[in-house]
Amino acid sequence: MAVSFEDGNSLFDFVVKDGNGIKGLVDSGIVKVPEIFVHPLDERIEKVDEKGSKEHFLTVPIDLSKLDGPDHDQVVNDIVTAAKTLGFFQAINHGMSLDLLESLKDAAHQFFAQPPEAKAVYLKGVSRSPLVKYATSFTAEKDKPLEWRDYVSMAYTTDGDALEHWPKECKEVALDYMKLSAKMIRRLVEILVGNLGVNLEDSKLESLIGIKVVNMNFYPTCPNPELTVGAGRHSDMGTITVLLQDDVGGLQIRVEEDTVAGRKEEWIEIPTIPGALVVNLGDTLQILSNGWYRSAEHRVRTTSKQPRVSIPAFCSPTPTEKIGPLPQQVELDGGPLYREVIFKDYMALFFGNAHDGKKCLDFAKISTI
Ligand SMILES: O=C(O)CCC(=O)C(=O)O
Repeated sequence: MAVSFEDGNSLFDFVVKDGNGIKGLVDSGIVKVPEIFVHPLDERIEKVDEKGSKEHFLTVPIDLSKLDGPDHDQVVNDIVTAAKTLGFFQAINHGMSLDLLESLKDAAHQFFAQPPEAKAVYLKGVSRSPLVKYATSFTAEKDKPLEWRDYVSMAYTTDGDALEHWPKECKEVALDYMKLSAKMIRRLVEILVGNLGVNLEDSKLESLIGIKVVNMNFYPTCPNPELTVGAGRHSDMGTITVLLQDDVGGLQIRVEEDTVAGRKEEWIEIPTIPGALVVNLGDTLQILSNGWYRSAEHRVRTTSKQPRVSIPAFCSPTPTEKIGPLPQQVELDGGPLYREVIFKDYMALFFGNAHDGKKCLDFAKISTI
């Protein structure tokens, strides 16, 4: 039966429920973005000139290999400063080969280039594994309007499970990437927590990065990029995210207003740097550090020029972990800014709502009024 793109419900079924995705919609030849993807004026994203950015941490990547040499303290200082200001930096010499990064982008293209039926076997409720999910928009049932993005999400438990259930187009490279990202994230958490004067036991460190998930995002070309949003503004809920983006560009980060430094709130486009990985702090680190570190609020612009892929590896606390400000930090600060939350409650909140900036943090914030 032909799909009526005039009717929002059948369009939603075609894109989301039947698994054609936005890619299927674009492949059908649409020339105008349907209403269910049109964002209100205040959420639309302008292309901002990345070259105009003077932000040090956007233009100068941090060389992680220098952590093992005489510049160790300087690199730690750069990581800590980035964590306190933007909650974001780009990393080079991170231990992942260019071959692996190229293979990941190829694998993402291969997965999404398949016919809809091949991807639909990973739809929620259909997928052989609850840990593998193919979807469109962050939480399509809640997102109004929908994001212009298809993705496949792969949660890690064991190598055996990953090799059995993750899509064959990407499972090997995604698994390598997830392991190397987790190693990198563990080291960064150690550094950041260590800078707060806290030495966490191995078991505690492991539980802060106990949930490991790799996503592959596909942003099809869009006939009206000025009306749509690839990923709505949000911060990640977990500890740290490592993200590989291709050279299409479109990832933007919000720089908060700083009246002391005399700077206005603005969105800045993150330049694409060949071989670099984007590192984002999540809400968990903002809570643990009692607000000294910031989770990075980010969003993604769409483009009419070419499809974009990005591959985030998320590390988050295990569901039963209690997340609250580190006692040492609370003592120094004279009190907590956040209450202790059980991470699974935070996750339920995060996945139960559409993206809305850093609103989830309110759940943990202690009201000062
Ligand atoms: O595609 C990107 O650059 C960002 C993706 C993202 O924010 C996400 O998957 O949560």
